[in-house]
Amino acid sequence: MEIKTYRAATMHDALALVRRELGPDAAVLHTREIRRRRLFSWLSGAREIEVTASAGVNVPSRLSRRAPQPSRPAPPPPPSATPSVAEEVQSQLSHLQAMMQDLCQHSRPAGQRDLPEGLFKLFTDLIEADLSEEVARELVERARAEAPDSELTDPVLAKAGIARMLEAEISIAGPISVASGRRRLVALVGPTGVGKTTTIAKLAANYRLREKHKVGLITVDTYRIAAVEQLRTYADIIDLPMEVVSTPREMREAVRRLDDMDLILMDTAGRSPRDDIKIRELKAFLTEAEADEVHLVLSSVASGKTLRQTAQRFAAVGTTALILTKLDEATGLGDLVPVLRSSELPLSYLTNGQNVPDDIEVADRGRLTRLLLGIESVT
Ligand SMILES: Nc1nc2c(ncn2[C@@H]2O[C@H](COP(=O)(O)OP(=O)(O)OP(=O)(O)O)[C@@H](O)[C@H]2O)c(=O)[nH]1
Ligand SMILES: [Mg+2]
Repeated sequence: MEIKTYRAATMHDALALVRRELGPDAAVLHTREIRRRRLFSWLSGAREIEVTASAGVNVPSRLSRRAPQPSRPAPPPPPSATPSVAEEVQSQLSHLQAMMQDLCQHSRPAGQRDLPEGLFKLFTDLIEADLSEEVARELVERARAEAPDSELTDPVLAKAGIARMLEAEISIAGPISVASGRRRLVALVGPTGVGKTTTIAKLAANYRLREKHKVGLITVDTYRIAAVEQLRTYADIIDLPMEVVSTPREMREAVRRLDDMDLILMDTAGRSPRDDIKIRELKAFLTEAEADEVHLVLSSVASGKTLRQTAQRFAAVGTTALILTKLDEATGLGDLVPVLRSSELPLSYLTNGQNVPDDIEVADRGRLTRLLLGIESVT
């Protein structure tokens, strides 16, 4: 039986160390945030997470307060124990338990409940699902404040409670609503290589071949001949009319030629969100086309910060919905939580592979939440 202490820059890294060394069933006995006392520690990485864990102990885990209390008289836990000396281990364990009780009593404001066991497990699960520590902590604290005790002691029920909280904050657009004889023009915009053209092909094939609507395509991606040819290949296979537009002036005429369609899907060239001129040019095309909907396409492989910034920059062209692609390539989807909570854009579709037309699904609030929290997998 071993009790060990691990330190890392983030909770995620510390738990990964525990798992690697002690196996997946290791019990986390204690966590705390510590300050490194090193020269220049104020410059970066001054904070460390310390996790005390054991592969063979079964005691209630506790999530420490965000920062250690200065008045806390707790010495650091012993780094390891000789496995053969049972008494020594027992004494260390007793010491550790006493330390945890002490911590709970000293660091808890009057009247605040003890942290239920289920919530600690949930917190580590959320970190595993790639949620940032900040968001995981916020969700767990909210669940603690809002959910009944009976729910919080069970990790499954506690997670379901957090799923409900998250569901209420995520906005869903539903599929593009297409009706015969009422032309709807939908443009896809976004950074380069995120999957705009592939997603257009998936949507076009589904609306044409499965729902039997009249679908036309417009591409304004004239920077690269290969890009036009990529869309034309799909147009030929699915047997769809396609217009190529090189200037905003040509747009009206192209739209007029497709006037008897139920749905016009417009493909655009990938734009760097930092290129203001290209963003303005894109806006000019969309204004001429009088697009009914502008779906921003973002890759779920990108970092949460990049996604939020990109969504902000593309808002200038009048985005109305969000499509998340490449869910199959993302390791954990928890990093998407901030953009989905903060973005004004409702989510329309998710794509999860390169296959046309199958690897696309209409965004569903319940499924999305389960994906974000790692309760369900993409495929
Ligand atoms: N794994 C995976 N790959 C995808 C998905 N969607 C698209 N791709 C791939 O991503 C690559 C780029 O896709 P495109 O559709 O050309 O991307 P784009 O946004 O049109 O790119 P640009 O026009 O160059 O801006 C291709 O290899 C696609 O097969 C997806 O959901 N999952
Ligand atoms: Mg493209």
